[in-house]
Amino acid sequence: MITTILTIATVLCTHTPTAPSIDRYEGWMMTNVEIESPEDIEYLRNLGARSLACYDHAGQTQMLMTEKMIESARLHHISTKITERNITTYIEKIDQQRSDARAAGIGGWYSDFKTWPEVNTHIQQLADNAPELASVFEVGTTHEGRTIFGIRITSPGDATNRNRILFNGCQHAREWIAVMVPVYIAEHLIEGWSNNSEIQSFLDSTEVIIVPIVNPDGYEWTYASGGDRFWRKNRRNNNGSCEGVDLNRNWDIDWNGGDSTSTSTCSDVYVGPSVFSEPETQAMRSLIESLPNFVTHIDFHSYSQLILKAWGYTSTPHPDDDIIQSLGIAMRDAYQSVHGEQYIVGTPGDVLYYADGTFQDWTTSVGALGYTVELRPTGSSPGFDLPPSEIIPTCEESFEGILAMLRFISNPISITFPNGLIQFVNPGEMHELSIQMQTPLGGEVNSSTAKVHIRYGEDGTEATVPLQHNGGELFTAYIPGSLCGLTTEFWLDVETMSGQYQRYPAGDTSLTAGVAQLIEHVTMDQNPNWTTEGLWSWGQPAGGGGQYGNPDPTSGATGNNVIGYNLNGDYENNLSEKHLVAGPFNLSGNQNTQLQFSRYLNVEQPVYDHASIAVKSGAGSWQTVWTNSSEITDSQWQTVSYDISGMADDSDSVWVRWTMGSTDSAWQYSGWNIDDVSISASIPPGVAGDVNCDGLVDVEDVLAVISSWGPCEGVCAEDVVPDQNINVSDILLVIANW
Ligand code: 0X9
Ligand code: ZN
Repeated sequence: MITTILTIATVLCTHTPTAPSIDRYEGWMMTNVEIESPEDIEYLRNLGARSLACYDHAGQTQMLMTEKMIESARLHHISTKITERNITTYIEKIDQQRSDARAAGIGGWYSDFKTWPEVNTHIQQLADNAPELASVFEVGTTHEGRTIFGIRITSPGDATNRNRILFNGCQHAREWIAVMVPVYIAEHLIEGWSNNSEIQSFLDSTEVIIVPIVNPDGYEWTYASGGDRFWRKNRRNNNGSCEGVDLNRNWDIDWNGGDSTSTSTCSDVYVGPSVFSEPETQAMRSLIESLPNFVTHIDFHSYSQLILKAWGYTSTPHPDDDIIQSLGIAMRDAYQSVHGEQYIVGTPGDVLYYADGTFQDWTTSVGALGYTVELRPTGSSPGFDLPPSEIIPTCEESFEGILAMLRFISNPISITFPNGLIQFVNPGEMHELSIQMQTPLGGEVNSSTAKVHIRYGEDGTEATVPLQHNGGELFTAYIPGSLCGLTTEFWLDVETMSGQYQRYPAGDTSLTAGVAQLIEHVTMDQNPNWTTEGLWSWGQPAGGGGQYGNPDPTSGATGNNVIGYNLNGDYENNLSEKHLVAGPFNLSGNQNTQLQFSRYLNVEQPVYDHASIAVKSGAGSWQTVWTNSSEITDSQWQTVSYDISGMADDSDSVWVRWTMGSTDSAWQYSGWNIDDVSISASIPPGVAGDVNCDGLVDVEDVLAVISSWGPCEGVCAEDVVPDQNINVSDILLVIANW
């Protein structure tokens, strides 16, 4: 659907009509409009409807319209749902909700959105209470003479060589939650410094600069009586009927380039009379130019729950996209870990629309990793008027998100596993672990000292194996097979050429693997009779569908049959979630449970359509294992594996669920096809003596010991008493465990 989004977004963002004047909302209504084509948008624009989201793509979007416009739209077969008949009373209702929340005081300072003076007072108090750590400073002055304030936070001591990271909010006036989040970050970094050793060590090596309100004039206008709750831009006097410049179009990166930009002063995406024409963007630029070692930046906005990365102005990928993407994913996972909210990572072009002259692209162009985070909510309503009760949760998940960023930049070497981690180390096999090592902040990995430590069982034999360097960022570790019932622990030790040390995983935890045991295996040759909804069914797929993406396969990965969503074609439009549920499986006594299956999946990107996997244990709730984070267009079967140990280990009733949907109103794909589902787990500890790993301690194990008699190099299954010698003590232990 990408092309459609782009066209539509460009059209709307370029031609947003004049904002209604002082009694501006008399007769206007808030609507959710169902957009089906760029023509719909063009039509609405000509009517004079005012888009609030600037996100308009096929599906629902939030707009202000008059009764007359709604009527005309209906005649034109554009469906509009009125969410608020009277904007004035809507705003009164929101105000009431806010003053109730303030009176109740839940969440303290974060019980309600705060005005510009309130924010200034609060950050000043934070700094006054921790003068050794934080200080408030002036970033610049606006058209209307307001001061833009920032707060710097770093541990006491010489900060010259520390990394700098910047968080700002509120380039866009109406995006109120994007003010609360940076303030919360400042407060909790300061607090964390005194009671959280991880935060303390971040602040020892990093100076965090926070500017909660880049656009105080616009922000105050959204609170002023006679002002405009839905104001986006700053308050430049354009010497005409319309005020303001879109600060997030005023930066020197393809300024006025035509993607979601306008030279009309009345447009919500007016680029300004010249690049960096605005005191706010100039002030932020000077601040950034004064920062040595500027490494990362988040520009907070709302709404849609997105983590947008560079570039936003072009489809050409950034040369460091792999690093930018992995930090994006780390933040997404962190956001999700707190309240389960899903944020989507991508370039604006992938998930939203291109835009020229934006802040994130400019900070990226001067050498930082710049992101735009669009905060809660997701859908079209309540939009900018997030209920006050969601301030704290949004701040909490954002704080985890920025901790993920701080973790990322405090690791000199970023380690990832292109083929996933090793879960099982079966006896007699060498297990290959592919490792990618990047240095996001510069420097080089010392390939001659990189190594993996391996330990067999608690307090067991230890070995160190060098990593094989395959050139560039790629390395391979070879992990030998383990012994039945023994857990292998391993961790990586690497350093940069300049001697900065990195362990993976950090701290003193380690990766673990054990000997695999297949617990369930469903080949799909026969119908497993799992519970289905909608068009889920068992049988041979017919190769149908593929309006977008690829059609279904014509047989299974093995054999003819599969379980799939609509074996005869595509999934439906406007589908609600349809589940396929397998189980219950008895996994009691099992550790390190892994789900594996053959996948042939086609689904649109998750702004529109969804495919997911979840697991449930006993009476617990469903936990998401995987959901599509982009469009998926499989054209052949592939094996996928998921670590479900945290959800399924040692439970006597585990259910696994595949879900098709929800889907939006356009673009159909062929959906799920599933074959050869297996569940494996590590053989539980405590079967010492089972030398051949067949689950029994018997005469065959004695014979195995005898046949390998003598010294043992490294780890040997026959060396049951691990003393590097295969001898009579091993036979005695086998017999003892008979
Ligand atoms: O359009 C914007 O400036 C941002 N969205 S918002 O609705 N908060 O106004 C998105 C900017 C992200 N960057 C690009 N699209 N390039
Ligand atoms: Zn914004």
